[in-house]
Parts: sequence; C-alpha cells; structure tokens
Amino acid sequence: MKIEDVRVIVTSPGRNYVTVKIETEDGTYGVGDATLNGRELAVAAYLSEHVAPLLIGRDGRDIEGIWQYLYRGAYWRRGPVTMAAIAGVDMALWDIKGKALGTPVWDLLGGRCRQALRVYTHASSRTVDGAINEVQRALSEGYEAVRVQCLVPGIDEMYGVPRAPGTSEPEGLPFVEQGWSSDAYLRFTPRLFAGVREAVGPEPLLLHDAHHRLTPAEAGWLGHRLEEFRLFWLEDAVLEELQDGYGIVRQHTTTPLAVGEVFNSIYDCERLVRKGWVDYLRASALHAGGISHLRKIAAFAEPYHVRMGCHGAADLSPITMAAAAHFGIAVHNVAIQEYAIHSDDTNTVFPHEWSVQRGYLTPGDAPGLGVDINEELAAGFPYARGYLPVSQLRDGTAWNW
Ligand code: KDG
Ligand code: MG
Repeated sequence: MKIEDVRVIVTSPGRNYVTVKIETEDGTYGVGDATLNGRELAVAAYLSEHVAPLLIGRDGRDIEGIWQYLYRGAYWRRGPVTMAAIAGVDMALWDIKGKALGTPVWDLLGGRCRQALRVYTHASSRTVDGAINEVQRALSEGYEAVRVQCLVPGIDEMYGVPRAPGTSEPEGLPFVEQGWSSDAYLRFTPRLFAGVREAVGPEPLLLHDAHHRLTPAEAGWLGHRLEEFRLFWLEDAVLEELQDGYGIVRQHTTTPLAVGEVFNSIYDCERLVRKGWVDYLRASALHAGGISHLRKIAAFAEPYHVRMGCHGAADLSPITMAAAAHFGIAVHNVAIQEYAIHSDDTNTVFPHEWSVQRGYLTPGDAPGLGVDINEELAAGFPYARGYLPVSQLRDGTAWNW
C-alpha cells in the first residue's frame, strides 16, 4: 500500500484544526489530527514542507517503522510541533490499516477490555450557585464525572470560565486575563467544593484543573484542604515541567493528582510515574505522538498503577476523540476520558461514528477510526489566527496560563 498523497487541511469551523489526510495507491485514505492550539500553522508547515515529501512511496502499512523514521530521522526530537505532526501521520496510518483490514482500530489494538469509556464533562460558572447548577445539569444528563471550575471573587477572568459561550480563543491577539491571585484562589476553592459536595452528595466524581498556577507549597496546601471533598483528581497543580514539584505536592496530600496534557513524550512521564508522584496521565494521542506512542506511555504506567485520563478539550478535533475512543476501550489502564463538546459546525466538518451517551464514550464499529473530514465544508471555514489567553498578576507580571 504505497503512500501516494499526503495533504494538510487547515479549517476553522469555530476554531482552528489541522488535519493530515494520507492516501495510498489503491485509493484507501486515512485522517489524523495535528492541531496545536494557537500555533496551528507551525505544524501545518512542518507537515507539508518537511514530512509529506518523506512519506510518498513508503508502504502505509508500516506504522511503527514510519513513526520511528519520523521521530529518529528528524534528529531534533520531541517538542509539541514535531510530536503533533507525527501524531497526525500516525492516526491516519492506523485509520488506513483498519480500513484495509476491514476492522476498527480498537480491534487492532487488542480488542475491547470494556464496552464503553466513562467521560468527564465540564461545569463552569461565574458563581458557586451557578457551578452547582451546572454540575446538577450534567448529572441529570447522565454524566458521572464533572470537572468544576468557577470564577474566583476578585478575579475578573480566568481559565475554565468562558466570558461567553465559544469565546475562549477569539480571533486576533491573545486576550489578557488580568489580576490573577493565587491567594484569592486558594481561599475560595475549598469553599467551592464544600458547596458542590453538599449539593450533590458523595457519589458524583468531581475533578478540578488548577491549570499550572500554583507553587508546590500552595498546591500541597490546596490538595490537603480538598481531601474531605474526595476529588477524582486535581489536575495540573503545578507547572508540568516542574517535576520535582509533584514530589512535594505528593508529600502533603492524598488528593489524586493528574498531569500531562502538554506532555509530548514518554520521557515527560517517566520520572513522575516511576516515583509514584502522580495518579493519572493526561497525555493525548494528538500531543503525545499518536496512538503508537500513547500506547507505550500507557504500558509503561500500568505496572505503577498510574492510569490514563486523556486530554479532550475542544481544540482537539473529533479525529483525536475517535482515537481516544478506540484507545480507551482497548487499553486496560485508561480510567476516564475528558469530553468537551465540539461546535455543530465542527461535527459537520468531521462526521464521526464515536458517540457519548449518558456519560460513556463508544468508538463504533466502522473500519479504521470511523471519522472523516468533509473537505468541501472545511474549505468554507478558512483559518483564522487565534491565540490562547495569557495571564497576568495584578501588577502586570506575566503568569502561567
Ligand atoms: O489548548 C489548551 C487547552 O486544551 C487546555 O487549556 C484545556 O486544560 C485544559 C483541559 O484540561 O481541558
Ligand atoms: Mg487541563
């Protein structure tokens, strides 16, 4: 199955997505997601200028060989741009292999070890009462796990609380979230979870994303105070690159810790897992080098009882969600999957077999990944430059977003 064509499609049905489409000589094609939010065109250029020419004429069945060739052959290994590009190719090749063999990717990964994968949804509000309402709404829709984010009194804008629906990454220059205060956040967050637990009782799984804002000492303090509310996890308590910080947080709290949505290699995970500093890895098929590499990360984590809870924000396209669905029912140490709802336009541009019903994700039985891109529709949504917000302290100091 010689690769005949590799194309990169950038489309913006509400937000930007980068898709790799690979076609083999017999007309079989596969699709992969290579989106890097806020830096999309860097990956698109990497793929079309540097990777596509290397793939023409290679046998598309050789997923592992091509992965190793792109990873080792670049010499400049790892990093978000390189690994998202490799991921796009990797997903497309798994899609092709499934189609060629007439079987879904979950079957190629070893078959099912669960019927459906539990997802967590988001509840965000500008007030505690609003957050409680949002959690109750999610529970009434059948979700068992909800991530709760709430605006902190005294801070006008912050991660996880959209200014208005669909405005998280507006077109144009980065939005500056002014006035972050870790102190105000630390005083408020235990009160938020006290209110939510009181309203929903002990059973629902509650999650929270600190989004890299805290120092290790602050995160240890917060995790300890949240213990009585029994979170499923506290995500990104400290900067992901500050690995020793997780060792400090771990000494101060038994609240489970999740980390790794920005990780792109097994080497980012290795020490955290081996030391027992984290409970869940958030690496995704998109930003961690595709299904092939994510499999290795999960297999490495398994004997340490570290489980996967892959990143699934809306800036990962429905193709990554398809990969997550196949991976998630085939790999034993997948605990949960993040699920952020895509816009209607996005779902039309990327028709897919996977679905979420009453809080559980299934991949469907279509051969390959069971997801496609409608190129004609995609062409109607041209790229629009956009950035993630940035964060500042009250005095204007740049902070971690
Ligand atoms: O592009 C960045 C987003 O995907 C990220 O900020 C979302 O933290 C996130 C999450 O947990 O979904
Ligand atoms: Mg996160």
